Amino acid sequence: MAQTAFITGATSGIGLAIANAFAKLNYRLILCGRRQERLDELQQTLGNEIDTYTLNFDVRDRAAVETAVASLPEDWQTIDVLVNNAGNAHGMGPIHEGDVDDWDAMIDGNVKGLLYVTRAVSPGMVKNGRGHIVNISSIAGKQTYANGGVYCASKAAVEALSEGMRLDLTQHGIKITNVAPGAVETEFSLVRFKGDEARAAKIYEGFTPLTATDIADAVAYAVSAPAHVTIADITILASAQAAATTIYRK
Ligand code: NDP
Ligand code: 8X3
Repeated sequence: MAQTAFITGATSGIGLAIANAFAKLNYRLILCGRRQERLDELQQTLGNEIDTYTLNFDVRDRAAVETAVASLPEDWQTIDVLVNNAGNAHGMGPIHEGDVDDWDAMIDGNVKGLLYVTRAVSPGMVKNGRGHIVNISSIAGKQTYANGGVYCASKAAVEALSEGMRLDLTQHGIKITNVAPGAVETEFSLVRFKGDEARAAKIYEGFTPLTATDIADAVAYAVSAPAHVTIADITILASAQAAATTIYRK
């Protein structure tokens, strides 16, 4: 039977591109997100090519995560690949003026949500003695920038958790891949700037940013590596980006 992948944040951007890339690799897909209409649309688009199953839950809601994973029908319970992609930045500003609700959204979603999903899915992988977890981190997890401290901290936590998962799960035949993208043009900045389209567009002005497909291609490469090879860490930057906040714009 084809392998099964569980993708969080499949309704947009990088997660959506990973779903499309995995469909080309003939995976069966468990597509997750909060926007049901987008999950339905994606299921319709991919449904002719591969088997899909959708789960609607907020990764920040521990009970909802546990209920959603436990609700999977028997033939969807063996998960070969988990992609922890769901996440966002919320707001930007100095720490003394920070919006505590935004901080909660980032820490709860990017860190605790990733943990809740991993806690629910990984025991099955341990039981099967095989699996692959791909964590979508960020260049922001490796380099902290001004006015983004909490988002950067949430992604630094993802970097640490990728290492921790590798230490704990390698002995159970589970590979861990940490993927750290630079600037990718998705709905990310629109969410960060709370729907301000002009401000979001400015982030990608004057250079060619990465596309979600660029990241999905790397994830597809990592999950397609031979059994004896683990692609442990991938950092992907736009060619005009030298560091988290150093982008050469024309
Ligand atoms: P998008 O905003 O386009 O996509 C975010 C996805 O995450 C959506 O599918 C959204 O689905 C889902 N999501 C967000 N919060 C939650 C939640 N609380 N519960 C469930 N699902 C959630 O952004 P990207 O595709 O760019 O972001 C994907 C990942 O990539 C994030 O972890 C982000 O931090 C990371 N990243 C992005 C970079 C970029 O420049 N774009 C660079 C480096 C890393 P829905 O709203 O339907 O729930
Ligand atoms: C998203 C990339 O540089 O905007 O993780 O933080 S950045």
